[in-house]
Amino acid sequence: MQRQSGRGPIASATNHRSAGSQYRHVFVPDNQETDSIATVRWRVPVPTPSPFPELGDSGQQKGPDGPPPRWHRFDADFRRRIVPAALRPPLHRVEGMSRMTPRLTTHPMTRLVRGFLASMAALILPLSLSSFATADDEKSSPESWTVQVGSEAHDQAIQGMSFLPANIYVNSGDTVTWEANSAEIHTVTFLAHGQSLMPFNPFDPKQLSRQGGTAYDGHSYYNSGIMANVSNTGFKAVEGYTLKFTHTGNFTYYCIVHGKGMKGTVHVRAAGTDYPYSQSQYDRQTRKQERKIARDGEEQWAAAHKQAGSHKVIAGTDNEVAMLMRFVHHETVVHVGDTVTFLNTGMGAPHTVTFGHEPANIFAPVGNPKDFRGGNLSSGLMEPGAKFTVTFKKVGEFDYICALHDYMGMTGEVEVRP
Ligand SMILES: [Cu+2]
Repeated sequence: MQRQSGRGPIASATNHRSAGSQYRHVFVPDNQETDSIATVRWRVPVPTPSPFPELGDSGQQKGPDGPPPRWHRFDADFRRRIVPAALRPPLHRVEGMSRMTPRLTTHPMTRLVRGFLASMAALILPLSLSSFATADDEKSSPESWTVQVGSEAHDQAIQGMSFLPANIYVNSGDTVTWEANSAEIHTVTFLAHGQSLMPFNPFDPKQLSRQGGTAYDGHSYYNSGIMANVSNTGFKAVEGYTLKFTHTGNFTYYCIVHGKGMKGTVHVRAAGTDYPYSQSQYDRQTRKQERKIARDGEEQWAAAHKQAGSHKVIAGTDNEVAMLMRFVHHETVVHVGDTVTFLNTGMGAPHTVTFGHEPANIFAPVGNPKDFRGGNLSSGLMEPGAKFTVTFKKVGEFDYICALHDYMGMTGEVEVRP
């Protein structure tokens, strides 16, 4: 992310940020401080509702569809499919609530076409169930299925912790491909029989890299490695993960970064079984769920604006499914001697408040927050509910970042006046 301004403190932050490699230092296994980091947990403590409530385990679809899609507001799926990651516009500074107004990232004609396709889909989808059921000839040929890993909206400001769909019904011999759909990192992890879900350990290669073969055996540990749709997460991330399923059963998997709150199930049935849903039906539900997460994120954003004050910054928030990866307000003006409190009001995601150079260990505090005159100062890991209070003793403009989420645009500035 390039800063717009050439002012002193910002320029140094630009160098710092564009270097990009600072963040990686945290995850170098031979770092002496790694031991203290290795046990850090950021578990989601309470199971969240299924991100795909329309599809219960019974396979029955509930109720009529919701309100029509709000295409003009959010369509991460479209963005993901149509705009290659390398071509997506760079992050830019957040201008508070004005950023929540619709931002036309697509040509109006494109949106018209999408609207048309959506209405066509609405006509065709009810037929697809019966067409699936009657396609007896093709029953025996293996199908390929796609599940999205994570979701995001508003230039990565809002991140979803969900597999979409969370439940997918396949037949023995079919393959499932998980596609990274967010800048926030996730994994697809099947635990071995009898193994319990472990805390995320950013130094454990069995968590960070792919484990297991290409065909799921029904009982061993399989892991995608870190997945993301961007390359600047600080991890070696993959965009896709494919497994073939040849054993019948219901196989639950997790994201080991976000814990038991983020899970999904592959329901594998005998070859030749009728599929309850087509891929396009799953996709439609996925887009609906993505929009809900985006709306939840917007609501949290609005609430954060109400909570924030002239000396109080909301340092990210989340409801365990939708996360806001922003400082609110991201620009604060105070006077010399004033104190600013940074608050993580979320329930699941940790953040940091980091001035100056990103420390090798972003999990540990750096500097003296009671007497900040520029230079290096970091909160260390701020778990949900944590606060960090800084007293500014010098005039200037001081940039800061969340060392975990800066690459999503989670950055801010405190201007200290005489
Ligand atoms: Cu953060």
